[in-house]
Order: sequence, then C-alpha cells, then structure tokens
Amino acid sequence: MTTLIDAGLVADHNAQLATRLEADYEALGGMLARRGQDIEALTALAQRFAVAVPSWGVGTGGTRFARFAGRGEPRNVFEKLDDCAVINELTRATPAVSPHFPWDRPTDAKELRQKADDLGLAFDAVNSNTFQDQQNQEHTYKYGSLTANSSATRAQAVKHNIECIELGRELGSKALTVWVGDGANFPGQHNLRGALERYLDSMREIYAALPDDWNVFIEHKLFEPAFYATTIADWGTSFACATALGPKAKCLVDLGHHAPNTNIEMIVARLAQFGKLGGFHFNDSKYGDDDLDSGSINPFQLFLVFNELADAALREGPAFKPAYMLDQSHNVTDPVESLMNSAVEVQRAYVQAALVDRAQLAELQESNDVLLSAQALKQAFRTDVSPILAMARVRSGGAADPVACYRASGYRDKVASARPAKAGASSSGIV
Ligand SMILES: [Mn+2]
Repeated sequence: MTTLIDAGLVADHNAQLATRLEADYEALGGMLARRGQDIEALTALAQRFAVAVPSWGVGTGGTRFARFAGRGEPRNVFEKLDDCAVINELTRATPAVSPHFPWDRPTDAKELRQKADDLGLAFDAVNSNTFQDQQNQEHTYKYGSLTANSSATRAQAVKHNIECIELGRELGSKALTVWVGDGANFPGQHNLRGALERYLDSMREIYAALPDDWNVFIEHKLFEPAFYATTIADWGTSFACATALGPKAKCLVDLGHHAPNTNIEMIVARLAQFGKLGGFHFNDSKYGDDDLDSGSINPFQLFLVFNELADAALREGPAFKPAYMLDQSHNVTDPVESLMNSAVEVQRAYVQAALVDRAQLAELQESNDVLLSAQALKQAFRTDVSPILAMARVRSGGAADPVACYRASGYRDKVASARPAKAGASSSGIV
C-alpha cells in the first residue's frame, strides 16, 4: 500500500498536539459523562463515519464566468485519486471516491481499481454526464438528453448511462447517480408532461441494466441550466419517478438543489419514512446551487439533517444506509483543504446528532414541552465535539489537525512541480 503523506510526519504532528488534545478530550469527556454520555462510544462512532469524495472536487472549480486554476491540479483520474488518498490519509473519514464519466473514464478499469486499492480507496456511486456534449458525440444534448424529443438522442444518453454501470461494476461501485439538466428555458419550449414521460421511458431502460445489488440515485435540482422548468426539479418529482421505477431507484438529496429556506431535514424525514432516501451530496449554500464547503454557511441545517438521519437509523436499524458523498466546487481554496474540512464538518454533524438523547426528546415532545425539546437539539448542536473528531482521527492513523499537517507536508508544492498546468485538463464540474 502506498502512502502519500509520510507516516513519520503525521506521527510527529500528532505528538506535538498530544498533550493539548488529551486535556481537551478529558475535559469534554467529563462534561459528557455528567450528561450521561460516554465519550469513548462517541469516538468509536466517529471512527466508523465515512463520506465519499467527488473526483471532480479535487480540481479547482469555477463559475459560468470564469475559472481561476489552482497550483498542481490533477490532470487525470490517477492524479485525482492521489489527492483523494491524501484527504483520507489525514482525515480517515473519506475511504471512497465517487467518479464521474466520461471525465474519469479510464482506458483500463482494472488498472484504475488497482491504483485505488493500493491507495486504500474504494469507489462509491458513479455519476453519468449527459449535461454536456463530448467530443465526437453524434447527437447533441442541447435540447435535452433522457427527455430529448429525438429518440436517437435519448438512446445515446441511455447507452452512456449503461456504460457507466458497466464501468462502475469493474470498479466495485454499487450505484449510479443520474442528474440531468434537462428542461425548458421558455414557456412553451416543450411539453412539461411529455418531457417527464420520456424521462421515465429512458430511465426504465437504465433501470433494467442495473445489477441485482445496485441502486440508481435520482438527483433533482431546482433550476439551472433549465431556468424556466427543470424536468427533475424537486424531491416530489424525484420521489414519484423513483416509485414508478421500482425498489432499486432512490432519491439523492443535494443540499444546494432546493429553493431558498426549504426545510431540507423534513424532506430527509419524508424520504426515509417511505424507503426512498438513497443518499446525499453534501455542500452548503447561501443562495442556490452554490456548492460551498459543507458546514461553512449553515451548520445548524447540516446538524438537523443528521438529527433526522439518527432518528431514521433508530427506526430502520442497520438496513438504513444512505450514501454520503460530498459535492462541492472549490474556486478560491486548495480543494484538498476544503474537502478535508468539509468531511470533518459532516462528521461533526453526525457526532453532534448522536448527542441527542432520543428517548428524552420523545418524552419532551409527548408532553408538548416545546422549549425544552428545542433546547435538547440546541444543546447537542452547541457542544464542541472537536476533541472527539481529532481523537478519532489520531486513533485511526490520521492527523489531529489535517490542514496543519497537510501544509507541513508540502504536498501542494510537490504536485505543483510534478503537474505543470495543462489547459482544460482539470474537468472540474459543478453538479
Ligand atoms: Mn450534486
């Protein structure tokens, strides 16, 4: 197995912070014990947490106005995997990568899987792409892909998705995420109902190609690039389609793909209740599909999502396993740093949600004690679980402070010289 950050450097880094971390951990442990909670159990829980990194997230992102390249950006999927491995080595919370085709299409899938194995990484859901045209593509997606009026275009889009399943199989993935930008920019541009009927017809063909142990995740998004009517715009449409397709079809919740102020945790509760919560694309937003770092704008919302997930896990048992993935665009930060921080922020929300005494909360709700019910959640959210997260990382072989350790490693400088800039090579996307 290859490690990209020197184990001795990580050990020295952790040794330097050990006294401080142990003191903080002991103090937090004492406070939690007075609340009847066992810090060791919470640390073990944190160690089991995992969120997948998007392959496209390690390149610098951009907007429709411009993209400002970063230093040492990965130029191909192998270099993307290296960056993903660094994130996992230091956080020990991101053991899987979610690849995107055709951006990450390998010439040899076996070689790519071996490379991932060697770095201690696995592959999570594969993502198809019919929202842009590829070189030498016969039919354009300008007017839609899975919903296109042209049957030849639809067939091409279906075929691409089936190829993604085949590639995913070779990589050990178990799910396909489908997001389409299909829709209309003008009233009258297309038939609203007809477009969704065509979508379902196309998806039925993709669904039929799924192996027995696979799922397909339907990702909805309110708007962009279709600014008048997006075909799969909301969780209701996603739920209706997943239901129409069958048990292997589930809904994917991207936190940025909702109208402002939407109660996302309630959507999570609904989808979990009806067995259709497939997974997440975690990120944060202020206005729309901003793809900002998880927890950077509204950490309370992230906590409330995990509060619903903790409730669902209690009700559904071990079978309840939604896929956790990050989906972000890092335009002004080092993507490795942003992804490490983001993984930790999602893990933080997961641990904070575990602090809620669910039996006590149920009693407070039962007796209509509104104030103390709300306070029970707030107390968990306000608890700084950073020492638990740091201890979990150290015990799993990661870094007490991943960003500090990463900077000390000089990894970015090393890849900046090893990977000279190559125009248009990053294939960073915002989905
Ligand atoms: Mn997404």
